[in-house]
Amino acid sequence: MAGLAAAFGSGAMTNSIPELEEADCILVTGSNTTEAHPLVATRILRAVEKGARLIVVDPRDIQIARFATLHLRQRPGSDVAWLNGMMNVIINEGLEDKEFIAGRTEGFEELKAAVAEYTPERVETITGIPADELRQTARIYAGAESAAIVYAMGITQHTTGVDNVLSCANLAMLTGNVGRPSTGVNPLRGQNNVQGACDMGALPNVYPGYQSVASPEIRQKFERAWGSTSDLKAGLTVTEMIDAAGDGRLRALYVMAENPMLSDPDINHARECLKQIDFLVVQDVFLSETAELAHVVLPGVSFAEKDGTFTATDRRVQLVRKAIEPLGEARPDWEIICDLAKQLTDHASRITHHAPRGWDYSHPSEIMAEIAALTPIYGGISYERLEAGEALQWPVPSPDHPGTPYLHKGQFSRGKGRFHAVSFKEPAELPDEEFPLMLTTGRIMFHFHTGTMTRRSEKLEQEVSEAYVEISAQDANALGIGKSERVRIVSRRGEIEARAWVTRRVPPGVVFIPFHFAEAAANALTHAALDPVAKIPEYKVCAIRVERIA
Ligand SMILES: Nc1nc2c(c(=O)[nH]1)N[C@H]1C(S)=C(S)[C@@H](COP(=O)(O)OP(=O)(O)OC[C@H]3O[C@@H](n4cnc5c(=O)[nH]c(N)nc54)[C@H](O)[C@@H]3O)O[C@H]1N2
Ligand SMILES: Nc1nc2c(c(=O)[nH]1)N[C@H]1C(S)=C(S)[C@@H](COP(=O)(O)OP(=O)(O)OC[C@H]3O[C@@H](n4cnc5c(=O)[nH]c(N)nc54)[C@H](O)[C@@H]3O)O[C@H]1N2
Ligand SMILES: [Mo]
Repeated sequence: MAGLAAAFGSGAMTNSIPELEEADCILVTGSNTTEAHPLVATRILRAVEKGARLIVVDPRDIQIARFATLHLRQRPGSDVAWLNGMMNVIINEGLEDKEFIAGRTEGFEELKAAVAEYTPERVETITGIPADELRQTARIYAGAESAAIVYAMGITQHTTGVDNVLSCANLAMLTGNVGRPSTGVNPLRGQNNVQGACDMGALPNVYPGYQSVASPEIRQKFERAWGSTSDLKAGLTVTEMIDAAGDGRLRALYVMAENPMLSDPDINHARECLKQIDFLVVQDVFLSETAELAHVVLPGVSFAEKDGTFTATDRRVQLVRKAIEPLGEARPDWEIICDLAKQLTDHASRITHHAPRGWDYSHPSEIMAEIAALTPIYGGISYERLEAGEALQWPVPSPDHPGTPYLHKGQFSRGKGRFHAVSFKEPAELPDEEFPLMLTTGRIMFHFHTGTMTRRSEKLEQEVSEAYVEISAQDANALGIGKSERVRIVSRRGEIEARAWVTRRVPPGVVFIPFHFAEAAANALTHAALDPVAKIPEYKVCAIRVERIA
């Protein structure tokens, strides 16, 4: 993908978390910040105390919306429409940053033409957001000295996830809110080290540091270092692997620190696919639902039992230090991987007489030294610097470089930032007579994902021990559902039972279910339709019906 999207291709925040405190305007959309990123939320609330204007665009009445100047409640799956609508107002009222557009961007005329159709009145019919509120929002955002966009899974988990992200980038560039402190396009990544995993090449088409496997020079560099002659090509994404397992293209799978039997969309389908696999290995800290299907389970250790680094969502590399020795037979993940690799290497060299080098590390700091040698964005990172307490945010190209708190200063990585003309598309599955309600799924404060860890905590289980469905009073009344009654939720793919929480948190026509509960798995209901580019599933929209349990 070209343009700003490529610059943002790592999925990292363009700016730093602490900078949010100094922003004049913060637009939060698709992020339940106080529940899913409470420390980031604290920064946002401090900015509000200092006078910043907070705008929340979220279908649900989440806690952070109470601190907002405006809370726009769009119909789920309609983000491109309101983002284009904001840009329509900004251009019509001459509020765009003309100097920034002229000097640092290209494609403005195409963008202008694309958003011309999205008048606030038309956007209101698509999204349900009142036209006047959209106008006010556009004026506040465009009028701010420094405005930051903060988003999370409410923007990305759609068949139009890439379009949604491009629209956020368009909006920031249109108003010159990139490349300066306290501005930017800031996706809040989820797991403590999901940024680090992507940085290290845990993606289907890149070596560490987003270096393409398609580039002959880059491939040569890695072959020289590793001695491997493997002919790498772009592989499958996680979501594509499930279908490939189902139709026999994928015969063996090594799953590390992931529990797809609860976290993948349409898990009844996923289970059928995974059962086709000849050899399934799961490396986890607990016997997860996925580990139960495995031929071999390798016990890894938790964060408290190992040394290493985690890279946070704002590209900050941080040390984690072992607090206790590994329990039982469990070992750090890197040791397990190295042992396995060494055995495969011995085996390979017996066959080909050509052994890849490496895998002999005595400590993660040696792995970091290799990362620095081969990965330009991590080039200047070392345990010495981290242990000395330096807060390093990549790119850190050399040992004397201080790191990069915010990206795109003066220039984008490809030169000029490219606007992408995007038009609104409906989600893949919309409500109809048989399945009249829209389901959106996500998280709650007290549990983490598939609950392997949090549901083992007595304190957290005391807080929320059972699956529930947020449903509006209008829908509950129409269905004859009383407060806290157990109900059945049915989609084209499966059904579950959960307790009804009759609440104003969701608008009529929309229900929300957290996906943490194996006994009432939201992903039995969700739709495995994928974004064509990013291959992210549409976890945030599918069609369901809610029934009373007679
Ligand atoms: N307590 C806790 N914290 C977590 C996690 C956890 O499991 N538990 N998981 C971590 C991980 S990996 C991640 S990725 C993050 C996720 O963090 P978030 O993305 O903040 O969490 P979600 O609950 O998925 O939902 C995001 C918001 O999107 C809104 N939304 C729903 N549909 C739409 C839509 O169509 N458009 C828009 N714009 N918004 C919509 C929802 O109402 C919700 O407020 O949280 C991280 N933090
Ligand atoms: N319906 C719905 N589904 C979703 C989402 C949604 O919003 N709605 N969100 C999606 C998102 S953003 C995410 S990130 C995924 C999360 O989905 P998963 O990553 O599958 O969920 P986790 O529960 O975090 O699973 C991680 C596994 O790693 C194990 N583990 C933890 N630490 C370690 C370690 O150090 N080493 C090893 N080896 N194992 C470890 C845990 O025990 C657990 O089994 O869910 C996705 N699924
Ligand atoms: Mo996530």
